[in-house]
Amino acid sequence: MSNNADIWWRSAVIYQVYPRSFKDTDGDGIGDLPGIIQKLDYIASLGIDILWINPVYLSPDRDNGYDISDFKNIQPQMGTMEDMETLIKKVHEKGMKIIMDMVINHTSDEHAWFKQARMSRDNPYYSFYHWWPEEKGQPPYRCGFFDPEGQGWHYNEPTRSWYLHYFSHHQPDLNWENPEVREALFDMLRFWLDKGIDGFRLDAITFISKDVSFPPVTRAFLDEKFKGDWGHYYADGPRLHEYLREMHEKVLRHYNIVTIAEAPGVRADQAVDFVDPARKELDMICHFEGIMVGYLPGEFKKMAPGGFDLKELKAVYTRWDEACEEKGWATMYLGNHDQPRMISHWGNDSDTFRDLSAKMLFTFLLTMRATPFIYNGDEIGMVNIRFEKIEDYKDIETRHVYQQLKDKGGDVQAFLQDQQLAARDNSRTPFQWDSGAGAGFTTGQPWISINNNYIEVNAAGQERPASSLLNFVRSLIRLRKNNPVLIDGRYSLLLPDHPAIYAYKRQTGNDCYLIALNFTSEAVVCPYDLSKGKIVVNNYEDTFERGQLLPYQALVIQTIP
Ligand code: TEU
Repeated sequence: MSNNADIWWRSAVIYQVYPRSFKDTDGDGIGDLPGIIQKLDYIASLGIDILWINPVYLSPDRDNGYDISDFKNIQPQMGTMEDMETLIKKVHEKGMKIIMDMVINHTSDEHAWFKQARMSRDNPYYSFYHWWPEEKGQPPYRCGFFDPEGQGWHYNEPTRSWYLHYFSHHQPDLNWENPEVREALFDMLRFWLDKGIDGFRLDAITFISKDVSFPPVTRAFLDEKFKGDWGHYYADGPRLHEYLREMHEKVLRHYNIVTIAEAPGVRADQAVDFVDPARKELDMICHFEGIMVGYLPGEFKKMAPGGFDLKELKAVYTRWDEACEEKGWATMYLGNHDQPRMISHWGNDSDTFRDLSAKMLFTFLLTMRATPFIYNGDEIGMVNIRFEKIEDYKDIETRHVYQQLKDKGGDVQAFLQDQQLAARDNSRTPFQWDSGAGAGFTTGQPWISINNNYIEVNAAGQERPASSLLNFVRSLIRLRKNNPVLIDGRYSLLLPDHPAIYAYKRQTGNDCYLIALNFTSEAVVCPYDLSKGKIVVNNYEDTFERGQLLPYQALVIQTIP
């Protein structure tokens, strides 16, 4: 039995809305807040408890809102402050909660603070950011994830110094060492909390503390201590936990909210440092270990030939379950706006298997001992768009990494192939509401292409048929809600070494469910006895063949412990 089972967010199902691509009400081709308001009944009909919306603040949109130029204003294309207040009110009226995405590791280079900071070293805002002065020579190498040259420092002429940016040079990192920065950010968090929002998803929050002596980081050091991964190095800042505790003490603890860290670079054995309630830091973290299974280490988003290894996937999720068994609480997600579509990535997006594999993946997502996050569109079977040309991409990450490779004379064709599987824009295409023009998303020109398959794959077509993916997801959410054992019952992995089947039990006392999932497109013999108990979920409707699992079959069996 887990501790503090009564905490509201533990039993929640979270739905992530990517506002830009959700629903456009004014015909500018960009989704907006009135669009989310219009679709709240749809979201509520899924059985969702918490909505997480990606950034909607004022932004030059170099990184789709993750470069904020004014924290206390709404991006005009998304709507107005009044729309945001209406959204909060309507979400609450429907019995749901809403959390905002908050980006406080960095700002936009067009934020008033940075515009001041970059003018001169004497400017009071200069110390709001991290600088390396020219007289000290070249700065020690730091990786800039979205930089066309891979550099994390950018030279600024007027101050004769470089500023630090872990992402693009349009996203300078804030200097959390400066107490004025922390106070300004805390004040801004209170501004939103006082408007009645129910918490935050904190973007790249594990990167906020830096070793400001900026020691050289050699390849060998990175390889040895951080598996060659800059994200791990960046998440290892010396004052990270001190800052999180201060934020909790001064802001978070005064509200009944949920805080979720986006946690790149964090390992399972570090999880409780963030989410142990006794430490008074954050409530949940979204780790990267699960989502990164199958990518070749040291390469940019390149899948291993032959795909991911299911044994490794099982090991990762089992490790995270154990990590949060006594203290804290885990999360579960199979896709988001930074990842390819869940079905294309973990399942099979061919016509034969799209629906079956999606149902299998949702069965996984919704029967684990962790708060599940559903990414908008997955529940209707949206899949990767697989762009062919670099010009089709809008994402700063894809475009800049392409540029980097091109400048170095690398294989850009191979890169484009890899990105058909892995690029972030695959999951950012407009929501497919119906089979009409603009997929019911917009009456105008969409900001990014709509997947051509919207004629068959759309929400309207799945509303009625009882066997649709959409209704399958709804019934799974109901099952989870009506059976607390599926929320906090103990998780135990079966068949850890089986290459095709992911099977586990969930149990509290005599309440027990067995979950068996075939992750492949072949029928497989199941060495575990599936015949004892009552089948409560089966993505093949009535077909069940004793002793085997059909391609992508998912079963939930109510059984004896
Ligand atoms: O993502 C941060 C993040 O750390 C990863 O997606 C990162 O790109 C990867 O680990 C590098 O290897 C968040 C947002 O979710 C994303 O959309 C933003 O682009 C990014 O922060 C910058 O704000």
